[in-house]
Amino acid sequence: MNEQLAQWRMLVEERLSASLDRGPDCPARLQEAMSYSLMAGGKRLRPLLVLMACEACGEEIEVAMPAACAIEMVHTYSLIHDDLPAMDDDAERRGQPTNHIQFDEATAILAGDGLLTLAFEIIATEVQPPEVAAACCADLAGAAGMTGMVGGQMADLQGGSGNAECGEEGDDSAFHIRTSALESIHRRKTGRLLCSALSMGGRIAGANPQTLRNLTTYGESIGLAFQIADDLLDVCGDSETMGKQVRKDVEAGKLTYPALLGEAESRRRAEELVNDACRAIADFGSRGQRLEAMAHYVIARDR
Ligand code: GRG
Repeated sequence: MNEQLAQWRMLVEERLSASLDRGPDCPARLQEAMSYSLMAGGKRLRPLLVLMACEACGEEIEVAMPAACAIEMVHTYSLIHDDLPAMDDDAERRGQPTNHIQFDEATAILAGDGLLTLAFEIIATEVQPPEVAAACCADLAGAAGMTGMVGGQMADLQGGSGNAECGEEGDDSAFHIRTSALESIHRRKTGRLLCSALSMGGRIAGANPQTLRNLTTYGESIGLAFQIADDLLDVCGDSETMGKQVRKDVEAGKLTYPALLGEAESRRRAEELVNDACRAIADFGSRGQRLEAMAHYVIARDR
């Protein structure tokens, strides 16, 4: 990460920390649990994408900071809930015990709820003008909700990527069905939220509809590339660097890109998606440099 990005990341960290200070009506234990996960040092990809989209559209990043914090809160809520015993049942996240291990299940559920709702309060009260705040709330809610991340998580829990409807191994049509089922889950579960980072950043900077479409196309491509990289890291990654258990998907026999396409073809597909993403933002010229670098980072990352 270059110096400028490290600086942006630090600004995001400071704003995230300050935004949890909501006065004495919030029980100390709840605030502690929210802060524990929110401030645990994730990569902050989603907030950085909000700021990069805003910059690419010609605006100062400061105006996009509330939306940048809000999306990281929604992301962190999803990780806390995903780690619960009723979902993925994970004991480690971002290099530390998961929220329900450190606190307890009820507190972890409430910490997630608190972060999810605070995200929308921040956008509604801090993004200007109010029409843009409303559009950002709609973007983020759609991306996080029943047809986005929550829907994708449900489909994943139901085994949509590997069940009988997805066809048997060994024939071509079954392969296509399985590939599109896998893509459909990831588009909802992780892709939509990444897209909303870009559309919110663009909207806040006053982007026109065509520019918003280009940003969304970029988001869709890096969203899928991000997921392929995530699947590859589950196979080849190092648990200490990643701060969580690896090879979980493989051991659970989950359908993943390397399982479906093989490692080499998965890498080739991820590179192709990064090129698609870069083409979609070509009109930004040099103002899109950071977005371009981010697209490459998404598949080169080691955590
Ligand atoms: C519980 C509603 C609900 C949704 C959960 C996002 C999600 C849906 C589950 C997370 C499971 C998972 C590991 C998905 C793969 C992609 C992903 C979101 C990885 C984590 O995001 P990073 O790599 O994490 O950006 P950091 O910690 O860097 O922020």
